[in-house]
Amino acid sequence: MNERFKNRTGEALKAADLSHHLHPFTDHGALADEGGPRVITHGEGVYLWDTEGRRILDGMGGLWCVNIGYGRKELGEVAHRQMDKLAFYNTFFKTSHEPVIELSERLAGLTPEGINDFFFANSGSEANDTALRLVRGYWAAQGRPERQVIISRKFAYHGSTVAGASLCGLPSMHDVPSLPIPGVVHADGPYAWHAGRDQHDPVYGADAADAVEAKILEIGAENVAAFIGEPVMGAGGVITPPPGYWTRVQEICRKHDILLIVDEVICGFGRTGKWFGSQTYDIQPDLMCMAKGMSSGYQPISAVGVGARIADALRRTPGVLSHGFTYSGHPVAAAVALENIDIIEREGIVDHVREKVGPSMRTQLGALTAHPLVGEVRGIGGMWALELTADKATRAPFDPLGSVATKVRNLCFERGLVTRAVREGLVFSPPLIITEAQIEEMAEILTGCLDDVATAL
Ligand code: PXG
Repeated sequence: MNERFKNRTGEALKAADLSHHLHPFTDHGALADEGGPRVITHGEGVYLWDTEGRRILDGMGGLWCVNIGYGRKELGEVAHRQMDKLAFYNTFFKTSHEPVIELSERLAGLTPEGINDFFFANSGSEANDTALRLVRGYWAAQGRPERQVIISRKFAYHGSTVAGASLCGLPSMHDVPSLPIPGVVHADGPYAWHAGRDQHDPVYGADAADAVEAKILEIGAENVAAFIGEPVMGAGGVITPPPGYWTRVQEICRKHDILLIVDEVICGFGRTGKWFGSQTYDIQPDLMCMAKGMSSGYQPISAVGVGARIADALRRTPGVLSHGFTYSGHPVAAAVALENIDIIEREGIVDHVREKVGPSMRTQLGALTAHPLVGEVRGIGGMWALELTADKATRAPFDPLGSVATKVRNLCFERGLVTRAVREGLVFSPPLIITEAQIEEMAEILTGCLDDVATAL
């Protein structure tokens, strides 16, 4: 219990929130109509509690990030000790500190071979902004300033800053003027369900990768700086790559000498059953962006892992790298990230995801393929999606799009399960410590909600 916050009722908190708090990704009119937000008070393991005392199984792990689960006292203790010793110092002008040095070294040991240097920031968006700047700077320093274009993909999510939103392949992220920024283009993403193809078909894997090459040829390879992709697209709807996709995308990038940025913000730190999605799909990135699971959300911290090609060039290029954030490599966040990594390692959480969570979610959620509302189930490790459909044969969505997924999502929330509706899909990304029994509990609540929504339709 945190004494600082103990004296206000749920209703008073909701009213104050409605009066003074603007929320990310929220329809504020609808929020007010519904009487304000659900106020979450505490968490333990995979569960959350709200001001009404209801227990909720967090099927989204916060927001794809609370990999080690809630209520880990060790992280608070480490943060406390670090705040006492050195609450803050910057890493700008030829200074450093113990936590950031140790974290850099530690990440070098976990990331794929070839990624040995780390630049720190505070969010996934900032990591992707940094990557964009590094690749354009790299090419300019090589005397190739025309290589500026970044190829992203439709359905990608890469953040909400100006560069991050530009990199997103979701139309809603470009709904203000002048986004995307110049020099960011989007190839078709490997979304089998949407393309009317089979997610397990290697021919589709090759075709989807060829869409990247088609975009390169359209722009002219000589103008392209980099390709950016999530190993598995997360917020776009857990879009898993079809077989052979990443192998071929990498061949294409190599053939045209295009740098590869892998956005591991969701896939990193065990989510796909290896430390990084790049290891699951055998990807050798030039730059690797990470955040979320790096601290399991206990502190805001992110990083870009930098491969030798760019790191060596940076070290060779005279002058200052004029980029960074006050809190790049924040000592408290770095200390917490280190402790989080220790826990993941000590408790064998990555193996747990590969051996238990993934297979169990495949079985439990996969069984719902037979449900009348469900068209496809897909995922890997601790990230899964159900694609709902009005017609399994034509794959037609419901009208209006997303209406049924939103109903199921709202009912799940009422019955104590957090999921997220993405278009006509439902996504799941629970804390990675989830047990098989808790996955069963999740599937049971979900099945009941699907049944009841189907009956009401
Ligand atoms: N890359 C990826 C792959 C992400 O999933 C970001 C970058 C940006 O990270 P920050 O820390 O700047 O938010 C993300 C974030 C959703 C949702 O609705 C997902 C994210 C953020 C907000 C909402 O699923 N992912």
